Amino acid sequence: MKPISEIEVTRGIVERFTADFLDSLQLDVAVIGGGPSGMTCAYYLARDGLKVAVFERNLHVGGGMWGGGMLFPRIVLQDAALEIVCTDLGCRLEPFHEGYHVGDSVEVVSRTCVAALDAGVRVWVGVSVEDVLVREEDRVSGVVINWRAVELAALHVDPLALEAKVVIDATGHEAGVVHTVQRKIPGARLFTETGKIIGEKPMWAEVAEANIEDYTREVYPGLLVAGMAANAVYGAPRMGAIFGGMFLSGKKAAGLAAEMVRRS
Ligand code: 48F
Repeated sequence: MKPISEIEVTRGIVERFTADFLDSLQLDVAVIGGGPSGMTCAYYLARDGLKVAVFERNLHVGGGMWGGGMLFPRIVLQDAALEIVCTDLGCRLEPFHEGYHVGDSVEVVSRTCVAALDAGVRVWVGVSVEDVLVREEDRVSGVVINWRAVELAALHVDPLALEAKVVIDATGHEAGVVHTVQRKIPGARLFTETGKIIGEKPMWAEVAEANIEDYTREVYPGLLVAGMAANAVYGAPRMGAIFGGMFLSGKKAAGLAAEMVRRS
């Protein structure tokens, strides 16, 4: 092995980062949030041949799935999600209750991440989405990003931006991208009953899981919601440590986004 200098290590990182980052500036789909719904969505989009990147403000993907329920690192999934979680993402689950399986949350996060990367998803960690680009006909057409570290340190540093034909808010309970649209676009009317974010209801797993696929929709031109963000926007309950709906929602969002990209 040839010795390598610190300068060469630095060059390797900066050159590779720059090339990959430049390649993420014009995307078919930008997925905001690397939780189960966002990673699943990105996986199916990449498998479908679309150019997709996930922007995750933490240094890791997996969102709220790592810790299972109350730090017991196991998750429950309904059988309707098995084709996604086991067949496509390669996770191993055990039958547990009629119609339900249980799995190791660390394994499910890890295999989902590997499947997404193998499919061609580019994942940017440590990056917060703080704003959106809105262009013709009030359509969301990209996102504004900054390092999470800059945000946490409250440094006054201007952000950068990238374009995407479709943006997916998979930011979980916060529904942060939809909140930004509501806050920053005067008179913005979301595609909800009230035209506004309705807000998450108290925990009711059965109802929450039953609603989440239906609420996985385009909520503003160019902007889809997936996962818990969908329930938060459309006024459905939270569901706790049952995760099947997150995978089903991610897959549905991928199908809708792919259709929007094809029409664009
Ligand atoms: O919260 P999260 O796991 O969302 P999800 O995919 O799954 C929800 C479940 O984990 C759980 C549940 C299941 O029953 O209710 O809560 O809907 O993942 C959301 C990810 O988005 C990131 C955040 O760090 C997390 O990893 N995120 C949130 N806001 C931003 C963001 C932002 N502005 N920019 C970048 N990443």
